[in-house]
Amino acid sequence: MPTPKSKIGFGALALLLLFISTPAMSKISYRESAKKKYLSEKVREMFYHAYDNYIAHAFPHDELKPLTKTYTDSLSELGNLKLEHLPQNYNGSALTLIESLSSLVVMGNNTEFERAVLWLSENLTFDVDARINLFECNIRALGGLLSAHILATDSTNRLVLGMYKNQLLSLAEDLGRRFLCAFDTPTGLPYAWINLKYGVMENETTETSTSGCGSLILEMGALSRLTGDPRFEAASLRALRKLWSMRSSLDLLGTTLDVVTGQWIEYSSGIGAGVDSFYEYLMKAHVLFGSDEFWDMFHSAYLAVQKYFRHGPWYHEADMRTGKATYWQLTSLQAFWPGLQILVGDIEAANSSHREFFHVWERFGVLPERYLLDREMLHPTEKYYPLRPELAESTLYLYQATKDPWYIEVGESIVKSLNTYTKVEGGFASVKDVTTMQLEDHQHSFFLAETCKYLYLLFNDSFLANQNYIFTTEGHPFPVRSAWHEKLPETYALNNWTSAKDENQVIRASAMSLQVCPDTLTLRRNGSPSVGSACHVLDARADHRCLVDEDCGIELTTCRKRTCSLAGYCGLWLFFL
Ligand code: DMJ
Repeated sequence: MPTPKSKIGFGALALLLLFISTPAMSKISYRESAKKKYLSEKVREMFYHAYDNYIAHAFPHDELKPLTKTYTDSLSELGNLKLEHLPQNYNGSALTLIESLSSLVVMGNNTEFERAVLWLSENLTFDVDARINLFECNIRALGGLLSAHILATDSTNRLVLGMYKNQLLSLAEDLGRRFLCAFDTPTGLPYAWINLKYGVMENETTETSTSGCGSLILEMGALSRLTGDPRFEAASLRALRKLWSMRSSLDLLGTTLDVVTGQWIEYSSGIGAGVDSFYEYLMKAHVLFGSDEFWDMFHSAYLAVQKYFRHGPWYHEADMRTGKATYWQLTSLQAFWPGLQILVGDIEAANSSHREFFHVWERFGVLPERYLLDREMLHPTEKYYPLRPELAESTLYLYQATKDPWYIEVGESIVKSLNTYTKVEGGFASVKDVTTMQLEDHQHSFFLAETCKYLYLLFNDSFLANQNYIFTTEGHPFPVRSAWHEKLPETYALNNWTSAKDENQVIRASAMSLQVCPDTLTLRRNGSPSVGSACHVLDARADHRCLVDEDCGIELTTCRKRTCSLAGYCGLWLFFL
């Protein structure tokens, strides 16, 4: 007797919306808003310290090396762990500038945004002999340009009138066309690597990741909607559908696959590296384009994650064929998951995982890339922290959903650590080893696109006040527009659910007391919404009595099916299996 999908997903969202728009019970104190103001200024300073140093020492190359105050043309190195086939004559694509565009708008610096748009319009070209990673180039360059184009055109006062003639969109379209050759495979799954000038290289590897095939739809879909050329959306949708068709009977996917044979290479997967944004894009594509197909995929995929990967607040990896646990590891990338859970309305689960990630952050001062949960030790070669945004991202989502001031404290602690451990004269440097806090000479572009942006929005969300946005996996905002929706679900049309407009909202019990958002768990029997978690299905009777298994629902926290005991009660009687 499963609850219809619309009730599961949108019910949870509707609860979240209800929660967000509840009338004020107590005002946010003057002290708290002063603190937020102070912290937002602190983050603004951080952003400009990173940005100004990039402009001074690295622009128009890709990324800044903050320790030596020089640059790296790293677009061709992203995802290229063995640093193979590096270009001889590539001088960068101003990657960090592209990545900074939307952050400049979020922070209200229209003058610098205009300067950057002008420079890119006149100087940027993708006709370069460089082998790049499709996924990385898509989320950073294509996403950055598209978001900036939309931001440039959605306001009359952002750019000097008449100076912008869709140049960023033309650049994005040119880049998108260069991507298309990657999809020319027997399966429609794209190659992970292409040369921007010459297309797919001879003897190119046919191995790619789940994210590499499944996280293109937001940018490529937006490109089609903006240009009217359907090829971008069609190619990425075909790839996504093919990928989804490769799921196991448990609705699980692996981590790596072959784009020619369509066979899995690595059957183990989790919610971290190589897979993370696949889940994220299913949900966000549903929000951006309104298609039920994305929701249906996301819903099944999400339930499978909660069922097979989740262990209390942690997520381990599992074999897609059997659902059996494989690797018990916490990775820094997984910290985005609670933010995604907020979009689903699964606040309780989001809160408990976020808390654990923050404890690890507090223990080390930053989040280590990989921690072995079963051996309770850091991964010997992955002790680094490359200024990643995921914890800040989830903190922003949780704060927006709950207005619990504890999340401001989390943000404050993140800001403090970043300034203490990673700030150097020439910018912000990655941490090479979290046990020694030794630094590495690299300021990743996502520090400006995501880390600073999410922290800033946590303390100052005025950018979100008048428009609903979906943030791409690289933190670039795309407005949610009814014109892009095949069918606009009511929950998105009527409310601004990326942002709580009113500061004067209910302040819930602190997340630290494990009582955050109790309202979302108030389950109503007659009438929707009837769930507090995306997978939760109530037992048929309020007293949990049953005659057959079908009378029992699905457990809120474990997403396991409850069964009817011999004594006639629903429960998780098989939990030990
Ligand atoms: C970003 O490039 C994107 O968020 C991507 O999806 C994975 N994570 C990095 C930053 O950590």
